[in-house]
Amino acid sequence: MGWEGHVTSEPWRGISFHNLKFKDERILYEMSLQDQFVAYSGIQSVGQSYYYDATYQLGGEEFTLRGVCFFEDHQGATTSWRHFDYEDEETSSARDRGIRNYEFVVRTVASVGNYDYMYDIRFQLDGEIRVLVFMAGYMQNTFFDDQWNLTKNDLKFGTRTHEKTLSNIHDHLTSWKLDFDINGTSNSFHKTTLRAGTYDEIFGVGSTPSYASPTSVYKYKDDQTVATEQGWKVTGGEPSIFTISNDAVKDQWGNSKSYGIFIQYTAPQLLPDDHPLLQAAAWTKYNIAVVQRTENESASSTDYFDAHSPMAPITSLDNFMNGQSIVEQDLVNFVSMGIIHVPRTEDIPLISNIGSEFQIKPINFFPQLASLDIVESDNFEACVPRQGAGEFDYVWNGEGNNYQYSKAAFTLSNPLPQAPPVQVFETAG
Ligand SMILES: [Cu+2]
Repeated sequence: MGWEGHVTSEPWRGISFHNLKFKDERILYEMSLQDQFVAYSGIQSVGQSYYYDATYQLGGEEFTLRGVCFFEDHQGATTSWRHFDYEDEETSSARDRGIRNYEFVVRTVASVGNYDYMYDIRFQLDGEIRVLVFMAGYMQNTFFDDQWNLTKNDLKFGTRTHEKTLSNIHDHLTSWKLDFDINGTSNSFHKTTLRAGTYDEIFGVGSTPSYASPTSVYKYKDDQTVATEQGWKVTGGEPSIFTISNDAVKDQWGNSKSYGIFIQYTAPQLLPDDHPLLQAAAWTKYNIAVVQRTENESASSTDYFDAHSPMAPITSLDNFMNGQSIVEQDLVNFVSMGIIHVPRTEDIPLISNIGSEFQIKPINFFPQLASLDIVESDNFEACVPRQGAGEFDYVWNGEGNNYQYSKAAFTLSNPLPQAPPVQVFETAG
């Protein structure tokens, strides 16, 4: 499918890829999991004399043998591309064309305390990689008693999920290192911000051409080549595209050969930047950070040591961002993504999968869609029933062409197996 590289699982950090190539071109020198951060909210008050701050950080991860698996996922994948050709009157050529988007999946599981973290790295046919983290496990709770005034304020910090149980708000943040090499190591970093404005606002007062309305508003992009090491939160109101490029290599249209980082969904670090905990977890402050590659800045945190001396960490991403140039340099990105978990009663007794995702994808890297070299199928079916699943009957309850009252219902003609009925045993006497 065009991808090749080395994969290993490091004891302290987990899954790690090196020399990732797509169609013989190196995209990443390294892509590796760095750290997983969880901080709970709330003050546990017991009586009037004993308080403790229910906030802590987990550094390092536990891995089991056979902890990495590889498979091709056809079922969960969408189409890589599809197109319906409308019928040509002369040739009757109406047809569906397309290819299915198989994903090659590398999956690993880290069991950290009460949670299991599942990481999927999904390689696609078009040169894109999806990186997902899903969490499942059981909630870490604190004591709650609604009869006891001392704990009633705790509802602000979580959700009451059982008789004496408060499940506290917390976050799950994951750090990834992305050491891109786009057409070699002389790379630059661009932040393209999307805005809306009038012609005058975009190009300067008096620049609106006579044929355009001075009040019309246009969407446009502001491309900024970032000069020095920097980090951003991406959850503001300013949509931006982050790309790494070799600006010396242009295509015939003048575009730089690039790869982009797209965070699909993430939570920000809510704690203030100067919070003591964040001295040892500075990477959680930035969803995307870019630094010059430096040999002694190889990871965004330091295994167990930072957890035990959080105020004087050995490693801090803040210290990596010390003003070095990132124009035409070997660059490293640190991506952090995750969720803020607001517990619900359905998280008891076990939490079903929650998580987030980022993607890296080619931006003007290839002259055209990279998966076009895969043979397309005619009469392409976008929907393929899952093997072993029941057949669906489509029941049309509508009245002919009376669209206003048309209704449709779906029923399973081959119902999923039911759980066996509960047996009741009567006791003698
Ligand atoms: Cu959680």
